[in-house]
This record gives sequence, structure tokens and C-alpha cells, in this order.
Amino acid sequence: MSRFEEAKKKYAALGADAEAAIKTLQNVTVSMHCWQGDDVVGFDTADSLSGGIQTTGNYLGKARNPEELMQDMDLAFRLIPGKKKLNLHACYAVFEGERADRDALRPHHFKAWVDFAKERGMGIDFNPTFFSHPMVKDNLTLSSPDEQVRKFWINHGICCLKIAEYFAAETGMPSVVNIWIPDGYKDIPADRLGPRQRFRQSLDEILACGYDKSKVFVCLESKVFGIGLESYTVGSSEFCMNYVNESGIMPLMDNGHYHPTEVVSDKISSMLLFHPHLALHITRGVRWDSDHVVILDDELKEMAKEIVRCDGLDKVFLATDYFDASINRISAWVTGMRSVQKALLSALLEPNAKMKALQEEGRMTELMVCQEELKTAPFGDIWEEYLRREGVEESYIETILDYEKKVLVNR
Ligand code: RNT
Ligand code: ZN
Repeated sequence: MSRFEEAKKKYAALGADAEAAIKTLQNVTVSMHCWQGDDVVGFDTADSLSGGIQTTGNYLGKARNPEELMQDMDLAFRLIPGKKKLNLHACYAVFEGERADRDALRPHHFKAWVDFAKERGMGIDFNPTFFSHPMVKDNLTLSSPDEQVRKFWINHGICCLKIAEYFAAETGMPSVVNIWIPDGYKDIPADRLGPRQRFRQSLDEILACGYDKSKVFVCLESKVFGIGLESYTVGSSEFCMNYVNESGIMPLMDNGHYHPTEVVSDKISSMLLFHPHLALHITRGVRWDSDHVVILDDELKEMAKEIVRCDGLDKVFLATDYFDASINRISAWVTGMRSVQKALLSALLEPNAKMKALQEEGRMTELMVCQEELKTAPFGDIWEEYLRREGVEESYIETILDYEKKVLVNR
């Protein structure tokens, strides 16, 4: 009997169906963020990264233009199993000749990405870029008291909704548009209400532009603090939660954006109870940094379990979001995306109906033993079979180091 067949039997004895788990995972889409490939630089301004986020490290081979970024993403896609979607930021516009500022971006500035996605059968998610730009004034964008600044960024938001409509029309797949602003203060402000009133007003103005809600799903991402913006964040959790409830848009939770002992895994069930959809930015927070490469750690596994247990695979939009400039950037993509899939597969390999019944019958002793037994079940054999069926090689480090030697060192 093959290792897979053996493992399948062991899972069956625990009450889980390995064949069904693999089939389900093969239909889950994960959106891969383009910005790991060039340390969130983009192609549209000479401004360095700002907005309370930071990349550290200067590993060789950063993508310097659209061609290099696409080439690197292609290698990552080849090494990642499952269905993928492309997640773009507005600062990745590809200009041919004439350039456009953020408030004047048009669909044709993203044609190269549409061609890229269509050739690979992928949809495109999108993010307005409210940072790394001279119109960010005193660390404020949509919440700025300067009307000219605020209007500039409202126009940027509206441009992005139009571009997302174009993505959806061209690829035939809906586009998730995530609004995240870095706005905040380093030190204690005197007025916490004013910026939030203006942010609310700005969001209302963006959403009033009239976009196709059947194809473009707008979401709002909260944050607890940014680097250099430690004392006050306009788009806090409470602001964003209330705003999405009022406006009917989708919440986005980034698991690097909460207090260190707070976990997004515990929030997923509550969010799905009150929202038809939830978007996630999957990352790994380490002390002050919210954006380390995703690995298969306990919290990632708990998040995946919650999505599966809440029957949320069709309701949750999964996207990666992290940036590490200190290691090979392609390996960062592959490790993070594979980790998300590993966590989902492992969650799908749990006998959830049986465990739920144990909980309801108050049989907590048996529930604990069952959960502990699952931890040493032969997960690796099922993962290998999944990779084999997806036609993806198991080990990826050699391929990446080879590409580093042949391509990346020459940049
Ligand atoms: C920043 C947010 C945001 C960004 C991207 C680049 O803290 O997580 O999602 O990471 O927009
Ligand atoms: Zn995020």
C-alpha cells in the first residue's frame, strides 16, 4: 500500500475523508500579493515606502520593472499548487509613454496585468495605494483636513473602483478592492473624532461613484498602529467594523493588525455570522512588525480550521499580505502561499462533525484527546499526494536557488 493509502486509512479511522479534503482544496482560490516581489515599491513614483509600513533587508534580485516582477511571479505560480488570483496595488500601473498620477489612473494603465492574468486564467484583486506619495500630507490621506489632499485621494479611490470593474469584465471574475489608509498620529492627538468624521465622509464619496456591486467587492481594512504612527490610527478596528456595517461593504481582517494576544481565528465566526463575506489578509505579526512571511504556525492553522468549520470557504476571500526583503523573495511567496494551503488541507482533514457533537454532548475529555491525536496524524503524506495531483514538485528550494544564480544575480 502506498504511503498515501496508509495515511488515508489512518484519517478515516479518525473520522476524516482525505479524498474529499484534497478535492475541496483544489477549488479554493488564494490571492497572491504582487508586492512581496519588489518590497512594496511599485512603478509609479520615486517616493520610498511610507505609511507606517516598512521592509527591512536588501536581498539580491528585487524585481525592478513589470517584466521582472511578472517573470518572478510566474516562477512562484509554478511552485504553488491550487487556484491562484493576482493581487495588485495601484502603484503597479504599467505606463507606456505618458504617466498618470494616482488621481488620474485609468484601466489602460493596467492592460499589461490584464493580459498577464488572462493568459494564466486568473482573476485580479486590487488595492488603491494611499501611501508612498507626495500627496500624503502630515501622514493623512482620506482623513486630511486639507480639502485638496482629501479630494485627491477620493479621486484615487474612484479611479480604482473603475479599474476593478475593468478587471472583472476582462477576466470574468469578481475583483475584491481593499481600502486601507495609513492615516494616524505618532503622538497623542487632541482631536480623535475629526479625522474619523472626514474618513467616513471620504469613503461615502468614493462609494457613491456608482460601481457594479455584482462584480466589484469593496472591503475596508483596519489596523491597530503603524510604524511612526503609534498613538492613533484613524481606521481603527471599531471605525472599520462600524463603517462596513453601515455601508454594506465587506470587512477585511489582517491578522497582523491586532493586539498581540488577540487572534483573528476567534473573530472569524462572529464576522461570518453577521456578514455574507469576509476578506482576510494573511500575514504573520512579530512584535512591532505585522508583515513577516506566512509560515505554518498555530494561529494560521486555527484560522483555517475556523474557516472550514464555519463552512466559510465560499464566503472568505483569502489573500496573502507580507513583505520580507531579507530573503529570496520568490521563496517568500511560495512558502507563504503553500503554508496557507497546508493549513487549509490540515483543517479539511479534521472530523469536524464528530468533534462538534462531542462538544455539544459535553464530552470534553474525548474532544481533547481527538484534537491531540490529529496533531500527529500523517498529514505530510496527504500533502504530498495533493502536490502530485496538482503537478507541483514537492521541494522548491533548488529550483529557486537555481533561478537566483541564473537570473536574480544579474539584476
Ligand atoms: C498595511 C496593510 C496593507 C498593506 C498593503 C501593502 O499594514 O496590511 O494591507 O500591507 O496594502
Ligand atoms: Zn494588510
